[in-house]
Amino acid sequence: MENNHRGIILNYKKYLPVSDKTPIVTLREGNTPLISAPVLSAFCGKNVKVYLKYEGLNPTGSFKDRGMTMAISKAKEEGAGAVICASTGNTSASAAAYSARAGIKCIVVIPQGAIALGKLAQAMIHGAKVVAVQGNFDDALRIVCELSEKYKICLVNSINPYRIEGQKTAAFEICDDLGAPPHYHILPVGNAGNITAYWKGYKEYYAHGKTAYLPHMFGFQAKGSCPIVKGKPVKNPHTIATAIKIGNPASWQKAVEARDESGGIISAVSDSEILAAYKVLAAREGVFAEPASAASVAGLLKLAKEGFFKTHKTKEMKETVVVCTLTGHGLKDPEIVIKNIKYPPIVPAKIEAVMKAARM
Ligand code: AN7
Repeated sequence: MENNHRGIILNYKKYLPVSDKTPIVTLREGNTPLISAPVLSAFCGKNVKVYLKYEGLNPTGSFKDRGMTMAISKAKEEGAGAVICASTGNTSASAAAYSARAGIKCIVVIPQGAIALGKLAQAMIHGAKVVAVQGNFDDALRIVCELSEKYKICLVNSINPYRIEGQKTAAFEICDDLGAPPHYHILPVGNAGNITAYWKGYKEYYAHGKTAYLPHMFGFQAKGSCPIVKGKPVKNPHTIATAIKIGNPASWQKAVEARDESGGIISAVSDSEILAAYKVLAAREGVFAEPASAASVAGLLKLAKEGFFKTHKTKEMKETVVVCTLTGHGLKDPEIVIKNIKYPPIVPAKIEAVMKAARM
């Protein structure tokens, strides 16, 4: 079979802690498209080029697959009989799929009533033991951390360093695609694993002489759950972007390091800004991403409105290159669309009625 893309482990083996003995559990994740975004670019001003790293096109529909192929391959190598994670949804979907593939038992602990339907469906159909707790994600994470220690079950949340190793490959792909890093990289921040992973990836490529400079890392949390922005944990986080409804991120310190080392920002966007970005992405760029993913674009639009890209012109470059990561697919959370977009009209099955309703 002729196919250059063999999943992120084989693609970037040299940069990953694997050996010839590692049984590679892959669904050919990664190699996601970097899509130019002309409407967003125009909004940011002259000589700004915006790209979308569309991670929703991974096998289970989110960036988590990059980390999960590593975490589950290593769990298998170490002979783990079971893995466990807490999740706002995408981690559980990915853990369930890769565990099924590996023949390893998977337990996922989710906050009751707070994960998108598509993600719950995925965890269930892949055969994970799904347990919903009467609490939030932070409660779930605390519980799985304790359980994994007590019962020696392999934890596959992003505290597991192999997760970060796998996820850093998205930064490699962007540099490979563009031939250089972007000047600004914007992404949503929840448990803060991904911003940590991207920064690690960019730094490693730089250290290997593959790139000549480093991007500024810009993270955006949802206003109702922005502990890093506030500088203290949020007890009862809230946001429509359930994926990033996290009040006490595991990789908090690493995210702060990524921000400070890169000369970046971690800021917050409101739910209405997230929804507006979500709609622009889908209706103007043709890209459907879940609300948490739209937080990156909401951040971009906010910066653009403040004139950020005008005042931060790069002298030596002809244009400013910005990459926004779209972490998960829009189909994960169809309920958000139904709640926020007007339902289609129902008309008699007659040509005239359809034409009238469609205003043709
Ligand atoms: C679509 O699945 O934490 O800052 O348990 O699903 O690395 O946590 C998901 C996080 C952004 C935030 N976008 O990434 C989980 C979980 C989407 C996500 C994030 C998540 P991190």
